[in-house]
Amino acid sequence: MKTQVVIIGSGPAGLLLSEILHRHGIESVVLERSAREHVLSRIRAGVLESTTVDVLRENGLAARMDAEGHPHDGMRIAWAGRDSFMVDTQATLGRRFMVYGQTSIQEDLYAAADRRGQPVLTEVADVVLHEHDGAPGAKPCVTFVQGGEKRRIDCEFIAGCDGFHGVSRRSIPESVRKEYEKVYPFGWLGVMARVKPLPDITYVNHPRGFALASYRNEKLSRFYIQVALEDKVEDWPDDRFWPELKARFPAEMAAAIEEDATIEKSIAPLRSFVSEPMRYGALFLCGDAAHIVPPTGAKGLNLAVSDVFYLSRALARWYGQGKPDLLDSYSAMALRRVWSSVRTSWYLTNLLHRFPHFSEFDQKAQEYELDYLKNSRFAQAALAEQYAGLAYEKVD
Ligand code: RFL
Ligand code: PHB
Repeated sequence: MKTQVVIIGSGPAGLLLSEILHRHGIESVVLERSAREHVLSRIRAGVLESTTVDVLRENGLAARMDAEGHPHDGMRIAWAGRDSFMVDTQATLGRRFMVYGQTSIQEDLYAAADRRGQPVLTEVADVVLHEHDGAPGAKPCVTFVQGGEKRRIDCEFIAGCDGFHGVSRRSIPESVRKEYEKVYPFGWLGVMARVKPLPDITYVNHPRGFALASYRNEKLSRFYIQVALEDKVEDWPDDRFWPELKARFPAEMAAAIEEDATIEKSIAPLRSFVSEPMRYGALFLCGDAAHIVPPTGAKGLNLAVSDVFYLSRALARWYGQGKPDLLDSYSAMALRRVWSSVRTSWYLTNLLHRFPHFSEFDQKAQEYELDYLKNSRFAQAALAEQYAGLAYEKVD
């Protein structure tokens, strides 16, 4: 087989890239390790920056999001014994964000791929990248096994969209790669429940730990609580989860939280991770393959979309005008936005969680940071700008 771009991974990054490339007349083949049903069943992010919404709209992927998604004007922060306050992105920046689950985006992307006959090869194993180092005369190709048969695709570029555990990042020699990592001393227990959500996405800092109330639709809520790293889902039956969640919210909000049997429960560790550079020869990394953020700022999915935006623009310029400039600047440009969101997610994680090793001094400093944020419209505007997401860099 032969194509212009092999895309490894059919998560949001891989499928969105294939869609945008198709719109520019660039051919691609997507390789996916898992079965399609598995990819479609994963429950993850929910908050889309306005830039992400724009990219989906510009590429004809927004019909269902615009019908079923919920625009929000801001998010709320609450903490023990004090009033909550809004970080209002609409009032400060004139920008709203959209609450629309990653599961639905994934369905929309697969449906769009089906409509255009996009080759997506699922359940492939042993993916190996060859001749991708950019040496003169190198002919990149990817080999893999599908249905017990070894196959090979020759290509011009490889897009590594295969998430944190994928093969792409590790196909960059260790001597070239630099990794930055921070692991947090707790995890998030996430649940889905068929109950009416609170009106705002609400982040809570409480002496018992962080909590978050989020939204899927009028009858479906997503909640998270900070738990110990060693906790297992079995440690959190519903009759322990609901009282603990409510204990962390201010009383009037806790009273508004309805209870029902949870329909999904999982625990995720929190980490910040960046691997540089995001390009090695013919290989370009996008999304979780290159970076991970803790979910506190809801940035993971949005960064996958900004990487794809920059890479698709660079490939369109290369195939359309023969100019390599944006391919050459891809890594630096993508990383500027990545680090900005990495910093925001780290800041919010530090602000909103209870850290087991915090001294009384650390705790006081955190409380006064929250106090400042609550009372300063300038501090709120700065956070609103970061939460709503920075604009993409323009090029000539
Ligand atoms: P994905 O979605 O992980 O997709 C990568 C795809 O690549 C496939 N793959 C391979 N395919 C072929 N060969 C290989 N060797 C392969 N190795 C892997 C995988 O099967 C998969 O289909 O990465 P992508 O596209 O970069 O998208 C990134 C987002 O999914 C991610 O940033 C967010 O979901 C992060 N994230 C969350 N972000 C939020 O903003 N809010 C959240 O609440 C939130 N919850 C989460 C999350 C990520 C999680 N993971 C990755 C453990 C919860 C979890 C559990
Ligand atoms: C979600 O709705 O899943 C969600 C919302 C906000 C976050 C993380 C996750 O910061």
